[in-house]
Amino acid sequence: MSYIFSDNLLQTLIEARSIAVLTGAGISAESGVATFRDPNGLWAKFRPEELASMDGFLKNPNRVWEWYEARRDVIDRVQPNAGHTTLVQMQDWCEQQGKRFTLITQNVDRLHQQAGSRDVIELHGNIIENYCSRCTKPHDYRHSAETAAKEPPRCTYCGGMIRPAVVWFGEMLPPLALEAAQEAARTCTIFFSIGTSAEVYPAAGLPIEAKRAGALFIEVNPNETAITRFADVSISAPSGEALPALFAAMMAKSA
Ligand code: BV8
Ligand code: ZN
Repeated sequence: MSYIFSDNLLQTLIEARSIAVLTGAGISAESGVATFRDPNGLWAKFRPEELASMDGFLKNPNRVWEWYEARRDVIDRVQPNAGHTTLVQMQDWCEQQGKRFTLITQNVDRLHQQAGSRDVIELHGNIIENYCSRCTKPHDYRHSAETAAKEPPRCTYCGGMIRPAVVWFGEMLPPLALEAAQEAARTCTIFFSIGTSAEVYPAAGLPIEAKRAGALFIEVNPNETAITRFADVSISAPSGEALPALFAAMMAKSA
C-alpha cells in the first residue's frame, strides 16, 4: 500500500517546534499484541472492571493474575514493529533538529522502550513490574512461561497479594506522568494520537487539550474513534505502515 501526504502537512511537520505523541494498544497490534476493544480484543470476553480493577482483583485474584500472566506470555514473545521504530527515528530526528519530542503511552507492554524510545511517559503503568497490594512494597517477580503461577505470589514482608504495576480502573494515574503529559499536550505544535480508541480518561482528553491549545491534531487509526471528528488530519491506516511512510516522506522533503 503506498501513501501520499500533502506537501502542506509535510512542511508543517518539518517546521514543527515540538511534537507530542499519544499511543494506545493499536500501535502494538501489528506486533501481535491483542488490543482491548477490537472485536477479538481482550475485553471481548470480559468486562474491563472484572479484570482491570482492584475490586475485580479482590473478588477473583487468581483469574486476574492468570489474565496478566497470559498477557505477559504474549509480550515476552513479541517484538516492536515498524510503528514503534519510526517513533524512535522521529525522536532522534527531533533531538538532532533541536525540536521537542514527547512520547506518552497508555500501553503497559514497554515495546516503545524495547524499540529504543527514551523518556516514555507511561500513563497506565507497566505489566512487567509488580508490587504488594497491601503494603505496596515492590516485589521482585520475573514472569516466565515455565513459572507462570495460577495465583498471585505473596509479599515477603506482609503476606499481601502481589499485583501488576498497572493502573486499574478507578485508580489515579501517576501524578507526575499525567502532569508531564498534560504539559506536553498544552505546549506542543503537533499532537499525534496513534492506535487508541480514545475511550479511557483522562488519557483520552489529551488530544482535545492539545487541539484546544492550538496544536495540529493528527490521528493515525484504521478505524474511526470517539475523537476522529476533531482531528485536523486523519490517517486511516495501520500505524506500522503509515508511520514509516510519513516519516520517509518528511525526510525526503527536508533533504
Ligand atoms: C482515573 C489497565 C481518577 C492496565 C487500563 C473522566 C475523568 C477521569 C476518569 C474517568 C472519567 N470518566 C470515566 C472515568 C473512569 C475511567 C474511564 O475512563 N472509564 C472509561 C471506560 C469510560 N478512568 C479511570 O478509571 C482512570 N483513573 O481517572 O482515576 C478517577 C477514578 C474514578 C472516577 C473518576 C476519576 C484509570 C484508567 C486506566 C485504566 N487501565 N488498563 C492494563 O491491564 O492494560 S485502561 C485500558 O484501556 C488499557 O490500559 C488501554 O491502554 C486503555 C485504552 O485502550 P486503547 O489503548 O485505546 O485500546 P483499544 O483496544 O480501546 O483501542 C485500540 C485502537 O487501536 C482502536 O481504535 C483500533 O482501531 C486501533 N488499531 C487497531 N489496529 C491498529 C490500530 N491503530 C493503528 N494501527 C493498527 N495496526
Ligand atoms: Zn506487602
